[in-house]
Amino acid sequence: MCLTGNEFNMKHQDKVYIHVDCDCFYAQCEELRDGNLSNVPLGITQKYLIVTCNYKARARGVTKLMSILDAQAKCPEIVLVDGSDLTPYKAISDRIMDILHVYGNVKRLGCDEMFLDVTEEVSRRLMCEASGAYVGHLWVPGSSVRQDSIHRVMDLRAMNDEPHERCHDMGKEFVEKATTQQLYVGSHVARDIRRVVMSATKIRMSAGIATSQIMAKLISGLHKPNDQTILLPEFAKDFLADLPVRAIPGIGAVLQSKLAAHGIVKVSDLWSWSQERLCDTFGEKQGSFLYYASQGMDHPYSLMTSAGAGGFTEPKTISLEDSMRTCSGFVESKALLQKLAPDLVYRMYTHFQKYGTCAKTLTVTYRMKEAGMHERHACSIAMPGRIDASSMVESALVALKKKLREPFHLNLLNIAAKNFQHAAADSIHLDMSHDGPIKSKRELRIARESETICDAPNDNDDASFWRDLNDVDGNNLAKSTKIKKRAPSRQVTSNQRKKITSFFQKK
Ligand code: DCP
Ligand code: MG
Repeated sequence: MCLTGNEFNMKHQDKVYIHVDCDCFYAQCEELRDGNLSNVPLGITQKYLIVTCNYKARARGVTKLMSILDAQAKCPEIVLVDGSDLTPYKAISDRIMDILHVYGNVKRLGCDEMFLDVTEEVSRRLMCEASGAYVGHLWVPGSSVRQDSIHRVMDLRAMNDEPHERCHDMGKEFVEKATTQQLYVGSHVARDIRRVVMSATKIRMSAGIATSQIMAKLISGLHKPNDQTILLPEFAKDFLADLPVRAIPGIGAVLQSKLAAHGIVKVSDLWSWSQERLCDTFGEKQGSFLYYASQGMDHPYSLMTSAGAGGFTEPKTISLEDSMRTCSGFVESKALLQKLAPDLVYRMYTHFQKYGTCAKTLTVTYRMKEAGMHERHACSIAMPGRIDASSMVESALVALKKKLREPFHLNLLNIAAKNFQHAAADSIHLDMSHDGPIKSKRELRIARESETICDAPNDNDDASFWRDLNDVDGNNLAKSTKIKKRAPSRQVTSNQRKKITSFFQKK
């Protein structure tokens, strides 16, 4: 079924979506743990990179994904905290999710960003209150947008603060349009959400309010930190025109270069392509995604579903991976699998608790050191009957040995649980008793069928829940840098462990 852009727009422009994204998320979490960190430029590190930094550090020229050495050159007083244990960030992220459910269907997009469909909340409010004015910033054509850092083209910021008065020049007719009114009320909902999250978790966030998810996401960071932006659908194409295609969520490096080969660099370059031509050239899935995205509209398949807990459908795959400079031979591969497996067992346990299903297949994916960034190979094996970290490692090695002969050199290894099937609690043996502390250090990918369009280009780093950092080029290794070790979140871990152990003991 192919809706034309206009038909689709007509059908969906009465929706109100809010995209929220926490400001310098890991840095805020660390500031909550140690209040003194709020007063200094703060960088959160993983390996040799600053994965994020607070806005004091940003004011000094430090950016996300800068190497530690570059950040120290820009800001010698920067305080560095090791952020490789993700457990506390995940706990805060989960608390935020719980709060958001009150306002509508929620879809989690990353550890610190979520979409909400607040259409119903807006309709409810419109029945009892006049919308009045909007809260935040209204993007109007002519306002410029810049990229926040050379590392992340999708981090867009407003060039100058848009004076509110300028927006008041808009005609009365325009302001009284139903969609404008809905979005104005949407901006009140966004303000309330941000206030509630702030008072419950002390986390500041920014938000975008629009009639499509894609536009809500694109504008949500324009006035970071701690502010929000509204975009009327009439201005979507003005906003998109000069953006590099890579800024569109869902367009990664691979698709970007395919598009460049056809002379498509800016979003407006896509406008001369019909949906049919895009589908013929880039395939049905990517072609129609590109067509909708270039119009500022959500692809029908990427729309939030109302089904499932909080709009979530069951993940089809849970995988964990690590990338490294070199991992040679089976002994080193085993050591790496031993780091990944405990987390996967833990994730499978939480999955089982939530959905009552257990994975039947274990897939190992690897990337050869000499191969290109996106060239991965996979091998699968039946999930071991008794699922614990060591049997998972052994099975993964059996699978790898079918494919690889020594000597070999990898620079990425991923283990995935797939093929989830319903299982009675007494029929599965998920044993976490000797896994060592749970450290969610690795990138976790949760793939859901309903989000396939986001995954479509396959190289969209935004689609992964916890990101993989090693693929970012960084030749400067911070060998001699002192980094504060965060007190490990052992308490959470041991509580989780106790809960899990007793759960399985009861069975
Ligand atoms: N993150 C990461 N690796 C990346 C990008 C981000 O580990 N390649 C982590 C650190 C961030 C968190 O994810 O704190 C959220 O990512 P954002 O891009 O939203 O960055 P921040 O929230 O830190 O900053 P901003 O205020 O720009 O949203
Ligand atoms: Mg953020």
